[in-house]
Amino acid sequence: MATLLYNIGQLLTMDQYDGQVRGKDMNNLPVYENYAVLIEDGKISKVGPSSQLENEPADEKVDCEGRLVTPGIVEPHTHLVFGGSREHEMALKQQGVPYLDILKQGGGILSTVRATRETSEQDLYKKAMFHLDRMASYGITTVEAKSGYGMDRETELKQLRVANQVGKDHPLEVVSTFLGAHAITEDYKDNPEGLLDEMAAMFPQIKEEGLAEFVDIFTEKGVFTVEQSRRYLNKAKECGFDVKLHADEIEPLGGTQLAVELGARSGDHLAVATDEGIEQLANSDTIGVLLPGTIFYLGKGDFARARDMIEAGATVAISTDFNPGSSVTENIQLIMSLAALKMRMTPEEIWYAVTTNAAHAINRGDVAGKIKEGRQADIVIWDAPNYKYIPYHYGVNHVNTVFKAGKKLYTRGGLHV
Ligand code: IZC
Ligand code: ZN
Repeated sequence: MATLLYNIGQLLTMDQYDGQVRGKDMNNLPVYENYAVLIEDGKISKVGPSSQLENEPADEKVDCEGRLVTPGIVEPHTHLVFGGSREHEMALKQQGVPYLDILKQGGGILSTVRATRETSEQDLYKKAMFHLDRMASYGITTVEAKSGYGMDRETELKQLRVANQVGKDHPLEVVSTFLGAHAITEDYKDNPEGLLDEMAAMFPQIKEEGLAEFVDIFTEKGVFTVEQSRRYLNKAKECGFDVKLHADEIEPLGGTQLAVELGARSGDHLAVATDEGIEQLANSDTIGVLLPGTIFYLGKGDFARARDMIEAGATVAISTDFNPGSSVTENIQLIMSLAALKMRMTPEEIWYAVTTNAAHAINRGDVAGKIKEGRQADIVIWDAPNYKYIPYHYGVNHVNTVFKAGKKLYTRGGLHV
């Protein structure tokens, strides 16, 4: 099966650099005009000027009519699998009750933990499939999924099994992360170390069964300290996991520095990272995964200092942080607008942040985030004339067609799962 996309107005291949793209390099974004891409057997076989490829034999020829074409978007931070929802907490938020206070009162994450424990594996599966469909409709072709709403052995395993099963059954690729250390449950109120021990005891089984690639922890005031996080993640590394941290989201505890110290693949949030944290990040290979949707949704003012990070030389990715509490959206395009408007990222930086760098943040740099001969054909045709248009025209879906591994997954008209 061969598909030719021709008459592409602007093609972003995102293939200027090998490896993650850092600092000022994030502004060097080649744009190929009047190009074409040939897809054969799910892979990209040719990329070149439309005039040269237009006569290639193909089963299907798609006239892109001057539209923008980019790699499929990579979403490196979601809490995909969960039971219930938390719309009842919106009124509390409106009254100004802080996120961490809602959690302290047994709500927030703990409310979703109760709902997830009560939801059957089959219902969690259906719900996750629904959200994956919606992510696909926004142009996402690879997605990371965290557990962390079980925080007991049985429910964490249930969540991880669901993440792996939807990854097999849905066309989107799902990269699984174990976030057993997401909050402190009632049982462990006076003994957070006990919870961490229980979760760490699961590492060998999770590794053996291939249920997760990464281990993550919520390093935050009232949740896990830097010391506890260091010990826990070191154990994860000893068991062969790559690690990530929810770091410096609300209180500046030094999670950014810890992410660098541990050689974490990514430090996520970093909204209140200090000068020292930013400098260390810039001198490391740890990727800063910034989540401006969360700051917006929590009604806070401290968006991550993306400009300082990039100017210091850090590698930056962005993500929805899709979850039922602090960022309830699958719309990565809205996040691209927030990155532009609230973190003053340039359109060029934003495109690297949702493709190549996001792929590296979940160890998929070699397979996702680029349009390159030989790679899986994860491609989006946009109803837009150029790449700057997507963050500019905010809050709506600009996707025309999504291809996953060469198959048409979604068009404006609906899903083709
Ligand atoms: O369910 O509130 N920050 N974890 C850490 C979250 C937000 C997700 C949630
Ligand atoms: Zn998160």
